[in-house]
Amino acid sequence: MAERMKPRPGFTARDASLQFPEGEVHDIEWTITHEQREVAPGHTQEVWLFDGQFPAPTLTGRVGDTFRITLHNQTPMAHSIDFHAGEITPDEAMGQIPAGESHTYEFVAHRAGIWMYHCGTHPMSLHIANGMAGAMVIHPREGLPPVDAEYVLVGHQLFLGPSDTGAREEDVNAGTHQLTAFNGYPNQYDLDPWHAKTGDTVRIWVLNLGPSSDLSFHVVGEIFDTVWSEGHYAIRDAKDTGAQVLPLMPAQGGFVELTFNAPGKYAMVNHVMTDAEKGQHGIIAVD
Ligand SMILES: [Cu+2]
Repeated sequence: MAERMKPRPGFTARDASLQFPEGEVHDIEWTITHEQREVAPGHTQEVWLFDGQFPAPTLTGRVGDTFRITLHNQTPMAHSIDFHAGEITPDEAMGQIPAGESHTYEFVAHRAGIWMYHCGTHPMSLHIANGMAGAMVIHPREGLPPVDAEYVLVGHQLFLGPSDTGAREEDVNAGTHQLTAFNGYPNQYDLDPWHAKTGDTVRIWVLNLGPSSDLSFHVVGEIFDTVWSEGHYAIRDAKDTGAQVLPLMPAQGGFVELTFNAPGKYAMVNHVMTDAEKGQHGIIAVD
């Protein structure tokens, strides 16, 4: 496995920094495609994609924003979509989108948080494992306290499969993933670290896409001052205590804030150590 983790020349990690668009109505048009992608060094396989991204893109907005997402299914099979950020009658909105057809899903994001969305077509575990899941980050209308940088990590299992079919259903069923990743590629922020300065406060949103394993988010050498998850603060601006992990079962999400007091290379990991060793590991380089 270590052999697989060698970066290829010119590797660039997926940008994890969060941007929040202006405007209160977000008209979004996505394709659904099946494509072959390099999901780990030296391994290319079929993936199932919203908007060409593995895993699916991170959407951002503020409480009260309207999201109108039109999907064009350009694959030979049915897919669908389920946004946890919306409170919406599932029957029609989350219905199957047959091959070659389009569908518009509209809702107002009434509640702040980091929300999963995913394809809801059976078996969902396989559709999620093949890449059909992502995060939506909704800020309170008035925003959150300013920080020096704000990032998102979506954690997920990686099931290596053949180049023309993708993840093996029996592996996904058994939960026997070969690798793990933050934002689609094992160890990508080891290969291409984040950068911060001493004294910076950084907010990291984390969502566990699973589909079936847990994520115990930890930053080596740091203690979280603030931990928010699933609708509440566990601690906020703590000085004489703190938190060592943000624990997330599949579909759970939250954010942590931490301030770097000294230069160094800080590892962010899934403290389910076997999964850190499979790829959920990255570096924040602090000058
Ligand atoms: Cu699907």
